[in-house]
Amino acid sequence: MQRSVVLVKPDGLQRGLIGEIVTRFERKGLKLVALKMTKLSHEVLDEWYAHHKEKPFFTGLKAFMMQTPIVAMVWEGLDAADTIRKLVGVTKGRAAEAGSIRGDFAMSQSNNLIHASDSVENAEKELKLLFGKDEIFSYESGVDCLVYSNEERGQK
Ligand code: 3AN
Repeated sequence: MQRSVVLVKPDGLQRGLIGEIVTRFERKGLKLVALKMTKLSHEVLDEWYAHHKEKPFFTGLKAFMMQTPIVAMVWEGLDAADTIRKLVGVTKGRAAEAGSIRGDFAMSQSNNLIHASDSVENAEKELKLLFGKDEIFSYESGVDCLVYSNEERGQK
């Protein structure tokens, strides 16, 4: 099973959307394996958004991400990274598909509520940046046998 990192950004926290966001992943059948509230540092954000370092919005993006604590989670499931990106919707909230989190709750390209890893490689990098080994849990899900077929549950 894949793991993917999700952040509820400062605007999601301020707008009281943590429960709504968690609920959407839970009811999809994804498994929560880590969850915490934390503040992002300059150092972590420089790594996190390294691909945006040269962009004009980089400084503003970092300031935005440090306005309040954020809620960080790790979700596990088959093809978790792609599945979560679909649930989240495209970057620009007002262009995001209705039914996705950004499509239903966001208008902005910057204040778009949520971050989700865009690949398995980045998920593993982000996971190491934010979570210690003892903060990520391994446990038997009571509903995996309903969510997946036996064949799928045998897949990595
Ligand atoms: P996504 O979050 O959909 O993966 P990325 O990785 O392209 O999007 O961008 C990371 C974050 O940078 C976005 N969530 C958004 O907050 C901010 N961002 C991206 N593009 C812009 C832009 N053109 N103007 C302002 N902020 C942006």
